[in-house]
This record gives sequence, structure tokens and C-alpha cells, in this order.
Amino acid sequence: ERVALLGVPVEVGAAQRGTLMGPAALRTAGLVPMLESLGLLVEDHGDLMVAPDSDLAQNPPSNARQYREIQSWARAVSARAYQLACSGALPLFLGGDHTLSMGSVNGMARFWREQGRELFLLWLDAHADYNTPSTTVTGNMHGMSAAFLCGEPGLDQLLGDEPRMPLDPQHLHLFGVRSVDRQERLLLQQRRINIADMRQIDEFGVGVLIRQIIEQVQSCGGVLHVSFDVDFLDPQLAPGVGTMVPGGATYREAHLVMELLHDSGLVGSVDIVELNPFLDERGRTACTVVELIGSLFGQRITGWATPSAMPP
Ligand code: DIR
Ligand code: MN
Ligand code: MN
Ligand code: MN
Repeated sequence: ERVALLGVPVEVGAAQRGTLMGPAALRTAGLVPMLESLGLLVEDHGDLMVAPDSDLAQNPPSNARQYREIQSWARAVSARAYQLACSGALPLFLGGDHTLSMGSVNGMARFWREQGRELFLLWLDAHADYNTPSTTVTGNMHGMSAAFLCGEPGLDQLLGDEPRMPLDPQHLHLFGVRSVDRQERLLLQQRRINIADMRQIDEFGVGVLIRQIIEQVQSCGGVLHVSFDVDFLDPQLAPGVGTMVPGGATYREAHLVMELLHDSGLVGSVDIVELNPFLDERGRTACTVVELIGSLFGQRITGWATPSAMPP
């Protein structure tokens, strides 16, 4: 299997600078040799660069900070995602802040639509990222990615000539949520977005909840894009993020999520976002994230498959 890495050093979607160093930190933490040790053929496409967009015709929406720069990134990432998917590789996007997904998921959605398969989106995140320019408190665009991808209005010209492929909101699964803004919550309710919040994870466990999502995708013949915001993890485990929210996923919960996703065989593309090496403790978060990517790509504790049934 071929895995195509693409670094996307975008940082202006978040409040804190520093996520532009994310791709470098993941490479320094040994991402490529780790994937190769699993028998994968890794193509590293390096880091994407963008020129400031010349499309200045329309006024940027208010309450969307750094709109023009994000617009350049989103258009370029969407086009590259589509291209990489067409090459037959499994794209792994290294962020960068979570605005990266506005491009990566859009490009993957275009590819899978042409293949006649439905795209599902698993959003591992402390936040819902379901704000629009009308609901946002901060104006930071990384808090708007999931809403944008579900076709919520307010950023309609963001992708320019790049075909926009809005997802069915029922194909989005928010997972690990523990911080939602007031107006954002209303929108999530109105759209009946699927949410496994930390309360549900505490009660039912990640095993049950992830299997439910996998079953939905399987029953539709769908394919899954995994968008992993590093703040999904508990801050004690992953301090290298700009917005730490207590009460996140533990080390083993996160690995189990990744192991189950790998075993499902349904993952077609992945984002790793919001890693901020400037705030990290000597690369600790980057190393933890590389281990988790290992589980997502088939690393096993024993080297053989763990039976999914309970032991007799
Ligand atoms: C907050 C924080 N909901 C916002 N969002 C994110 O700014 O809209 N922080 N994504 O990482
Ligand atoms: Mn996020
Ligand atoms: Mn987040
Ligand atoms: Mn459907």
C-alpha cells in the first residue's frame, strides 16, 4: 500500500502561531521510518507552498480572520488532495491548523464521488469546529472547518473554481467533544450532527462508539476520512497544542480508536492537525502522535490480530 504524505504548514486559522512547524516535527519524530517499518511504501511530497491569492474581487466575509490566506491554502490543498487520491495512494495530510481539512476533505469528497462511494468524516477533536462567520466568537477559521464541509453558508466563495463538494451532515461524526460555543451548539442541534462527546465516551467507551460509526460506514459501502485534531488527546498526554481542554482521550483510548479504525479497512485518507511544536515539551506530543499514526496504519502490540470477540 502506498501512503502519500503532504505537509500543509498553515497557521493563521488558529489563534496561536506555531502549527506551521507541525509537519517538520512529525518528520523529526520519525513518521516516515515508522510507516516504512509497517511495510508501507511512503512517498513524501514535502510541504505545500501557496502564493497569496489574486482573487480579490469580492470582499472577504467579516468574522473570518485571515480569510484571504486561508482561501489560498484551501484551494491548493483541495486540488492536491484530489490529485494524490487519483494517483492511487492513501493521502496523509500533515498540518498545520484545522483549516487544512477544508481543502483535504473537499478534494477527497470529489474523488470518492467520482468513484461512486460516499465519504464519511470522523472528526477527532475537543471542539466541534461547527462555527460559521455568523456564530463564531473568536473569528478563528479553524473553528469553522466542519461546518464549512457540511455546506453551512458564510464562506461560499472560499474554494473559488475548485468544485465544492458539501458532505451530507449525517456523514459527519464528531468524537471527543468537550468544548462547544453557545451559538455553535444551537446549529449542531438544528442539523442533528452526530456527536460522541466525552460524557458518552466515559459511559460507553470508545470501543462501542467507534464500532457504531464503522458499522454505519460499512452498511453504506462508504469510505472514511479521519481528521485528527491533536487536542482530542488529554493535555497531560499532549501539551503541544494551542487550545488545551482538560478531560480528553487517554493514551489507550486514543490507541484503541486508531486500532479499530485500522482493522475496519475503511480509512481512505487522514489529517493530523493542530500540533504546535512551539508549545510542545521536547517533542513529546509529536512522538505520541507518531505512535498513534502507527496504530492507525496497522501497528499491533503483539504483531498479530487481536480477536474482536471477548475471550471465552
Ligand atoms: C472555538 C475554538 N470553538 C472557536 N475552536 C478550536 O474559536 O471557534 N480550537 N478549534 O482548537
Ligand atoms: Mn479542530
Ligand atoms: Mn480542537
Ligand atoms: Mn448516506
